[in-house]
Amino acid sequence: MLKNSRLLPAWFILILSVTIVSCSETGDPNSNPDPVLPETLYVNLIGTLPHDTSAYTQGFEVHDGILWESTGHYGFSTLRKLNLSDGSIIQTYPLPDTLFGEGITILNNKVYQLTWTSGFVLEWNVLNPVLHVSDTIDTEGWGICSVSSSTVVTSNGSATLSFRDVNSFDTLWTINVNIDGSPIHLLNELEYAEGSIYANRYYSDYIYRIDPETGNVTALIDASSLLSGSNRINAGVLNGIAWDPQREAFLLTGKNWPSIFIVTF
Ligand SMILES: [Ca+2]
Repeated sequence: MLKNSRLLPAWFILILSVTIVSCSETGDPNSNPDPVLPETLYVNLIGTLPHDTSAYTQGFEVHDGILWESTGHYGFSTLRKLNLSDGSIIQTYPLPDTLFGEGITILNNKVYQLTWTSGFVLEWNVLNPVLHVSDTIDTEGWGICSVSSSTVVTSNGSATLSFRDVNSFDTLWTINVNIDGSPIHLLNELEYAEGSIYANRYYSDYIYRIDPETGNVTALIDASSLLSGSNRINAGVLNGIAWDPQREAFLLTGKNWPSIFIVTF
């Protein structure tokens, strides 16, 4: 039939050509010959610090030798300063009963603390922490980290991370976190270290290492070995990641966990 293609109407040949080109460009997703799959890493335990089991951990970050923690639940939400050497609580700053504390990050000597459904972004000066509302966001606040002196990244329980101007909290751009194109939902507490974003995923013992340019997951970190069976009984999910530049290690904890684990991957 194609031998006689000069006899076919021009519109038919055009449609046939477009169909062949679009099929070859799209391909069959199930036969992707070169899937981009992340490597699996495991935690290497260096040490442990005690952790307050009443702390429903929502955010964790090291700044200038202090470990900062945010805790959640209405009526129990706090911002805390912890001693980086021994894990002891230096100071606790309670939130109003109407706010549910979420992720924190520290930028330009200010702690920015998200709240779950209120939309309020709280701001505390690190030298004299007094609560005031800095901005609002138009989505749920879950995790937050800083990727530059002017840009923070927030999660809201979906697979999308929002890059925001720290002065307005307006969204500059977003990335969709994925493994070989499949979205990774329920992203929660965040940390930025060594050029990558690290994320807890709600209900998971894995930490996801994410390329901030593409959203591709570049490594799965299996942290399931951290809590022994007896320690798991009253403990919630993994939800604290803080990079400690002095130790060159991560501090990991979770909601109501009895310990903070000092680890490398
Ligand atoms: Ca963090």
